[in-house]
Amino acid sequence: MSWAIIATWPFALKGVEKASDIIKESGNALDAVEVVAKAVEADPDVDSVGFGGLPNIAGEVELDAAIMDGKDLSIGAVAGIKGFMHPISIARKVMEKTPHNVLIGRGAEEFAARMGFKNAVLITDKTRKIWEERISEIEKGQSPYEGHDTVGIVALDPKGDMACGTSTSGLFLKYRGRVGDSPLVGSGFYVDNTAGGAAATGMGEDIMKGCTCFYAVELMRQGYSPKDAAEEAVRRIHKRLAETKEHVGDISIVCMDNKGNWGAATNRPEFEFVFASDEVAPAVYKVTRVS
Ligand code: SD4
Repeated sequence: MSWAIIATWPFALKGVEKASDIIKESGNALDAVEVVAKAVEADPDVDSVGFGGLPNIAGEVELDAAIMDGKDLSIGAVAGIKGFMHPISIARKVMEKTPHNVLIGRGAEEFAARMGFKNAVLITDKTRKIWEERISEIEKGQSPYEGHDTVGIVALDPKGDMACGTSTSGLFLKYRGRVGDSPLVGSGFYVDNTAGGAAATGMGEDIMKGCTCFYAVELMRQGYSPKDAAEEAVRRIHKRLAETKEHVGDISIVCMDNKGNWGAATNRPEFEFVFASDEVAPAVYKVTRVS
């Protein structure tokens, strides 16, 4: 395959369509990743990423995002950033314009402003209403954590370069300052041109316990197909956690090797994702729980 893009959840479809047009016209994998994430971040109907993302316990939309370049393993990430529409683009600037990999909170916001990103109000009438309703349910003792879908993307471009990225508003009603797997290298994302890439979605607290994406990429390096690597990475951490935990959180990943072969796996009943390449048009695919 000369190029390929895989991304978590059907809500990535429009972004993947846009990115497909770019990548085939001499675009690069980093641009493709950014384009997919930006499309989801700007979509108010997606309540787990960017604008219209569900807020933390204090009613603030706090975002995590990351991008990684498989050519030289450079990384840019932001965590707990508020008031900006496109954390993926800020993460890319962290990668390209600073000597650092990760900026958090106020420092990330100051950096974004310095880079010329405009402030945006991310909460919507719809998400404020959901937050108000859930807060009162939690006061009655119900569990706060449910519903959380990160956009995670892995791309291979016609030059053979790979990139990956993530963007999320994290867990609904998370503590202020809580950071999930999505901006943590090796947990929520990893890519290396010499092997492949992976991106995760689900319960960050559990995903990060397995360094799940790094593990999947290393399995591909050892010769596992992306499908087998995705399945083994999910199976391994799920099994290990299930030894001591009654309920293991959702863990789903998408994987791609450096030839454009791909796979996905989940410990949920099912998990949907989007794939496109020079050989197949963008479409939604589904896997069921790994055994
Ligand atoms: C997190 N992994 O912050 C993210 C949330 C999410 O699908 O994916 N979900 O834990």
